[in-house]
Amino acid sequence: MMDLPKEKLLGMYKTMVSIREFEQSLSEAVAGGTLPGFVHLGIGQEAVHVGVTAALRPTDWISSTHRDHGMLLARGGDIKRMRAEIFGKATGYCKGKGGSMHLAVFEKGAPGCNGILGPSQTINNGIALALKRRGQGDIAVVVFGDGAAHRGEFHEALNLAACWKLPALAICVNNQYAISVCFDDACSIDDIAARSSGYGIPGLVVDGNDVMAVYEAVSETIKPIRAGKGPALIELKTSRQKGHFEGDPQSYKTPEEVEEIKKHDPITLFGKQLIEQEIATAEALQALGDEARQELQEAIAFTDKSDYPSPEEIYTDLFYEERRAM
Ligand SMILES: Cc1ncc(C[n+]2csc(CCOP(=O)(O)OP(=O)(O)O)c2C)c(N)n1
Ligand SMILES: [Mg+2]
Repeated sequence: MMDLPKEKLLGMYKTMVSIREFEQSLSEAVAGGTLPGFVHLGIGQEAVHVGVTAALRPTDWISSTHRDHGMLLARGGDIKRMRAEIFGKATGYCKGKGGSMHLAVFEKGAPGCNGILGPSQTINNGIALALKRRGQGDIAVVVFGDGAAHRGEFHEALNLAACWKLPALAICVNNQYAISVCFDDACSIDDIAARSSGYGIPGLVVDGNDVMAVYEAVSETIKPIRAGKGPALIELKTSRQKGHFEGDPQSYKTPEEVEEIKKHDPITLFGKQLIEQEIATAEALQALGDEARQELQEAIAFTDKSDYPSPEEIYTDLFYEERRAM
């Protein structure tokens, strides 16, 4: 940890708090009836979002899942346009047409969240192939859950990426559940990362609640990928603290399990590490949290005063429209 500049470490901490506050405010909006539709929150998975993106360079690409608003925020997505998009406002990144599950920030190399499990893994090969042809050493990262790792696309994508030595990194975020299905009931082995041997590529299991462990693992793993040696698979073990979607009471978890998960909170853990290593005081961390909360308030005000797209725009920006024009 000491190897990284203090500014970078504190920036990572602030981003984790910012993501947590952002997600918490969405939870409140769903409960208060101002945010309709399915919303999947990544509360408890902030070390994944921040640890992974901190190890990448701006010209890399990263595709993510239905639970990854945090990945786009960590990638540098503007919090105002992020929130506006989730609330369907015209000022959002996708003019309010992507919403929570199809939020994309192309200008940050983030083709976005994806409501369908699997396709982002094969699409990522296309991005990786383009990057390989450009020859600038950039890589394409795809993040997916433990449930998605049981889909065919996982295997198809890894096999092709390995055969073509694509600059691709597959990251399985194992939060132990796919909706209500516990990982142990759905997988015959302990670690998804072990499947890497079936494709002759490196595989690694990492504590996904420890942001520095995630950062280090990704930083080391991508070196050979950038050098043209082909893909790798990293599994980040973590937990989601909330239900699968907002409103899911997660009755499939015992109260003891819910309490245990909170003991491994990634933000508490990182804050403790920063204080113990005398990189920051508790007051300094509190001040960073206050800054993050202030930025969120500005994003809420921005969203509230933004308009919805006009009805005339219902058929614009759609693949359907492009096909008709052909
Ligand atoms: C192809 C496909 N099948 C089913 C679903 C319904 N579905 C949405 S999320 C989910 C579980 C995902 O679990 P996991 O991949 O572990 O991600 P997590 O929700 O835990 O982040 C399922 C089955 C879907 N979105 N896409
Ligand atoms: Mg899962």
